[in-house]
This record gives sequence, C-alpha cells and structure tokens, in this order.
Amino acid sequence: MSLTLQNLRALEILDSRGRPTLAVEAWLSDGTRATAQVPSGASTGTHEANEKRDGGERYGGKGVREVAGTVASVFLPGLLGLSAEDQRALDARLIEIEGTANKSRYGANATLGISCAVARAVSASRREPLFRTLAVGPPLLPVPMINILSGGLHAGGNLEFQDFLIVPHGFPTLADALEATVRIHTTAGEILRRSGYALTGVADEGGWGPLLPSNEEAMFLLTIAIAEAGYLPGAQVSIALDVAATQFYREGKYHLASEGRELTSGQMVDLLARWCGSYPVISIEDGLAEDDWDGWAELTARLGSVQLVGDDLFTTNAARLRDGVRRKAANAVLVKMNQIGTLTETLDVCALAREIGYSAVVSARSGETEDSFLADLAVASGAGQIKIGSVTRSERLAKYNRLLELEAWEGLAFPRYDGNR
Ligand code: 2PG
Ligand code: MG
Repeated sequence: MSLTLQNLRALEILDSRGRPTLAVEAWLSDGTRATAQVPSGASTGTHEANEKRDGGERYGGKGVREVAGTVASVFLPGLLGLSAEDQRALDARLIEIEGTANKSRYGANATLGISCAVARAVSASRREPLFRTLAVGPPLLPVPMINILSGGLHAGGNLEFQDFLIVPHGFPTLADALEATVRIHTTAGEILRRSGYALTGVADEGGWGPLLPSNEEAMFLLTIAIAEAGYLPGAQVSIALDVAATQFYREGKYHLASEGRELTSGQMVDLLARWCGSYPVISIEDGLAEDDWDGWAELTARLGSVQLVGDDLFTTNAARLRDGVRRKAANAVLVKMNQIGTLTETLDVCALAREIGYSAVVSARSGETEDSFLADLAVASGAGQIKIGSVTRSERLAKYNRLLELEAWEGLAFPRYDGNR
C-alpha cells in the first residue's frame, strides 16, 4: 500500500537560545504522525538559504507564527496525496512551491521542517531507525569534532575565532571517545579557573567562553588540556578550528580586535600555517571569509594536507561547492540542512563532495533543539564526521546520545580517522 502525505501542521517553539523556531508535524495515510524541529544559526553566511521570520513586535521580529501558518496554507495543498516515500519528488515539489532560488519567499525553515517531518514519519511507519530511511549508501558512524572553547558570536565576542574543537580519533568506540571528551572539557575548565580566567557558564554550544588575552592562548590551553587529561595530542586527540572568519572580515582585512591588530589574507594564512606547525591541528573551517576566493586558493595551496572546511564559503550549496573546485578552494564542505532547506539538497551535497574528492562534515547550528535528527542524517550520509557542539547542554546531547544508541544497538562501527588527507 502506498504511503501518502495526508496532513501537515506547524508550531512556533523555542530553540536553545530561547529564539523562536519551527516544529512541523506530518501525518501519513496509515495514520502515522511524526514531528521535526528546525535549527537556526548565529554566524550565518550571506549565501545561505533564507530563514523566514515574521517581523513585527513579537520576539523582536523573530517570531515564526506566520511562517508556521504557511506550512498548512501554502505548502500542504501542493503536497497533499504525494508519496511520502519519494523524498526527492516531495522535496522537488517543496522547492517549486517555495518558488525562489534562495528560499526567500516562504523560508528554508518551513521547507526543511516539512522535509524532515515527512522522512521521520516514513521511518516511524516502517518501524525502522531514521538513518535507514534516509540512507543513500552504507551507514557510517561519524567521528565527532567537539567544541571545548568558544569565541566569536557564540560567546559574546570574547575572542574572534569561534570554535576551538577536539577530534577524538584514537579510540575504538564512540563511547570511549566521548568519555575522553568529557574529561578534556572538565580539565579545560579546571585549567582556566586555575589560570585566573573567570568562568560564568558555558557558551551557546556548551564550550567554555573565557576572556583570553589572544586567540592563540586558546590553542595553547586546549593542547595542555588534552595532555593534562591524559591523552596524546595528535596521536589520540587532535585539534580542529572553526575560525568563522567571515564574522571579522571588513574592507579586505581580518580584524582581531581582542589582539588590537588587523591581518591581510596572506597574514591569516601565515598565522594558520604557523599554528599547524605548533599545535596538533587536523581541520580548519572558514579560515578565511566567505567571498575571499583568492585567499582560499592560497590557503589551500599552502595547507592542503590539513582538512580545510568551507562553511560560510559553500553554505551547503552545490553550485558554490562546484565553484570551489574550479577555484581550488578548500578540500571539505560543512553540511548544514538549514543552509539549503531540504533533505534531498543536503544529501546531494554530500554525494557531490564524495564525487569531487572533498570530505564532508555534517553540522548542527548554534541554535538547536532537542531533535536528534542530525545524528541519523550524519550516519545515513556516510560523511564520516559530525560537528554538534560541546558535551554539555541537552540540545547537543540529544544528538550524541542518539549516536551512542546507534553504536550500541545498531552495531555501527566507529571509523578510524586521523585527519590524513
Ligand atoms: C558554525 C555553526 C556551528 P552557527 O559556524 O559552524 O558551530 O555556527 O550555527 O552560528 O552558524
Ligand atoms: Mg562554521
């Protein structure tokens, strides 16, 4: 019996920052109902698909009640009765109804909520784990990159660089890798306190957000924390960075306000190259700004043995990723569902990355919900890497805990990944 879409409804809920976002519920012809919740970023790239907000007074203009209304009034009539199991056709119809290239008419938050809710309803109807419903190839448990120290827009601008992360790659299981991570997160907190840096809580993604004298101090402290927690920096646990450089790039310069200096693209590349020599760095995301293509080409030519991930650079957009290949920029892509707005387009970017020899890192947003969809998506995509944030705050742990279930109960193996390209 074919499974068709019978109804949709949406609701304004709150994300991990207390900002409105959408929950969408899909009903199928066999009576199955399932919901999905939509994430939201802070350090967003200009080329991302549009996140629609209501404007007006409520929540300072960030409400999504009207957006929620369009799910039933605008999208449902065009989707009703479609096969719920043909995600590609359903997403194509969603894109057609939305009607704009960057989803600026009704919003990528509306399209993504619908896309994910239908997929989850199908998995519930079939009584199979979501990753099996989504799978396009063999499932693969991802190696996480986990935020320990936060800066930039996620921590009140204490530092310019946004995420100082660890990659626990030298462990037999994800469960072991997470135990090591918690130990390193705790140790980092102890070192910060001991060094006299005030800690008043954790940042948006659960990492520590200390006021440090320089960005490099965070690299130094993180390396010490790995060692002091009892692990071998580089051999068991390496460092990944999300510079999020778009956020401090103005008029051709990278403004390191906390250090009172401005750098050119070339000087940024010099700085990153030096750090790669001094610290166990295996991955750098958005080392340069979203449209600094020449800088990216230089960065890639000089540091191509490190994973160089484009987030704001590619915005999970196949056309921009193809542009990147042509310009020899980066060698990896960050994959965020709401940067593009449907599941099909998201998985297509993962497939394209594989085809062109770029690695892919499936990523959460800084504004998240308790929805664990991303964990299943990462496994289904075969990307092999995931970035969720830190090991505190339940919107992050919903995903880690789901991965732990998949490892233990679905028997998925933890891959070996040491960052070597
Ligand atoms: C990023 C993400 C997640 P945001 O820059 O990679 O860390 O942040 O969701 O704010 O864009
Ligand atoms: Mg980023």
